[in-house]
Amino acid sequence: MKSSAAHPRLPRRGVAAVAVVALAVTLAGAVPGGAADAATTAIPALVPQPVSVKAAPGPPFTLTKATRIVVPRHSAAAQSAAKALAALLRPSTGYPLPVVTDHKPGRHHDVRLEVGGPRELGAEGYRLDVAAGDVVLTGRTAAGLFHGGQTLRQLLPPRVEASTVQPGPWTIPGVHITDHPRFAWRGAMLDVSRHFFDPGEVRRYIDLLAMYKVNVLHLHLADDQGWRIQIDSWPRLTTYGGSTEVGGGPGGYYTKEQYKALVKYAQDRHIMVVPEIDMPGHTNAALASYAELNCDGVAPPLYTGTSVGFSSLCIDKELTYTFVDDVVRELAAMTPGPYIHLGGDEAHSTPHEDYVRFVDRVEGIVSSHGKRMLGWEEISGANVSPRSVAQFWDTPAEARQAAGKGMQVVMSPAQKAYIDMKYDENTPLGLSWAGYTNVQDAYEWDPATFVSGLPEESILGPEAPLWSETLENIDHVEFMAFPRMAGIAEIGWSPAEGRSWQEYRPRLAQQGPRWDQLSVNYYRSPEVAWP
Ligand code: NGO
Repeated sequence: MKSSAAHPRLPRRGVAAVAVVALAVTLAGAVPGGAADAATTAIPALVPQPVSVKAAPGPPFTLTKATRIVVPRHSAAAQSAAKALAALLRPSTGYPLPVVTDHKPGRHHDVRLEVGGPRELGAEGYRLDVAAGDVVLTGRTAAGLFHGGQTLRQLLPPRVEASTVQPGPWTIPGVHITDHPRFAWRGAMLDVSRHFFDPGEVRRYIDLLAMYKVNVLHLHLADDQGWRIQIDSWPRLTTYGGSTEVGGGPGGYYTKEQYKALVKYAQDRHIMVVPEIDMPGHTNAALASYAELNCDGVAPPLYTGTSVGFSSLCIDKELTYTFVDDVVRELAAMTPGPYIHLGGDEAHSTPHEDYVRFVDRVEGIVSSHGKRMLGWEEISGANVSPRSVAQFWDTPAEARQAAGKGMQVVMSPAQKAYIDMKYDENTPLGLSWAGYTNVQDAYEWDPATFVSGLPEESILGPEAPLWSETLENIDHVEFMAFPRMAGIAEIGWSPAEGRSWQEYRPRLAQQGPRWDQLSVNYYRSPEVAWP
């Protein structure tokens, strides 16, 4: 929230809705991504929609108990993608699906992974060619092959998602798919501070994100209500600062081993973890843990409410920068990705000049540990370098200011991408300060045009934050995230050309039976005709 008042704030409806509906009507019937032909109706609905889907004539491919996953010799990329694919398909098919290198063309109904393909596939794209005899999945990287595997999964019947053996047949219509993402950054943020989610819950969310080719998981690890990551040089951050959450529950935190295991789990699914320690505001949990971090030397009590904007690190104390340096150093050491998110939002209790001094210095600390600073849009008011990245959420002028300083921008417009907003007035969970965001609202926007005057090359891609003031467990997370997260993943991946709610709506509906198989607690929005 921008204001320091308690939630909720007056709903503000998206202004562009009327224009978007008009556009959708003109484009109704057009196929997103352009290149599909009429026969694609027989091809299962895919989310995100690939760049090109062409039906291939001839009988379908059938996965059988003889099917093998064939990889080229000495390719770690193909091996890892093959393993992931086998792990996905074995439980429900009950087939052995061995991963082998000795391809002899023949009657095996094999799935063949090949490393290569045209340059246009890029670092994450793939080609999928399905014919009666075999499936050939081609990609230039492990990530491309992994994403292609997710598409293959969606081409199989929804029963493939089950965790126990299901009846076949496991057929896939003949098809040629060429696909690569529009944006390099397709993110989801999970706030594990307001309410803590244990590693199993986070892994579950990662699995669901991977299904939609999301490649960034931003973990909001510290806020007023709780510090969630072990820092050896400041142990009370977790033992005391992590001991509660909104509503007064027991909270929790990740040990370094648990955090590293989560990073690895995400990495295996080609998702980069971006850790966030919010500062200089949103720091009550740290200030409560160490009296000496406060300007007056007095530790405030732990906080279990939901107001924002009341806490600040002490900008003039040298100890503050020792603290930040220790935290960033330890976090950087266990984070392979290039980014550390330093928050920077809603520092309402930090005078502006102090804020600027703080952010300038913290940026230096982050780069001294070999990382790039990411921060919410407010950091664009400091003397930031073009190497740092700003995350737009509420104020277009700040996004433009960031781009003006040469920074790249992650797009998280609260009215569209904040999936902690209620769907409508009846939603039992969530907030409404940015308005209600139904499934259509969350789908109808474009990261490249949402803020006027932002050059497309400064836009890294969309990210959907899920703030957890009202969310106590993974069921709540799933209810708010799905179906909206799937739409934002598509906005990040698929070409914008031809995109429309009318075309997306039935495709989204087909995800319902998959989520049923996976026991996802998704919101069965009346906007969608679920099968
Ligand atoms: C704001 C605020 C968060 C809240 C969230 C709730 C930002 C960047 N800061 O977004 O502290 O949790 O709204 O929607």
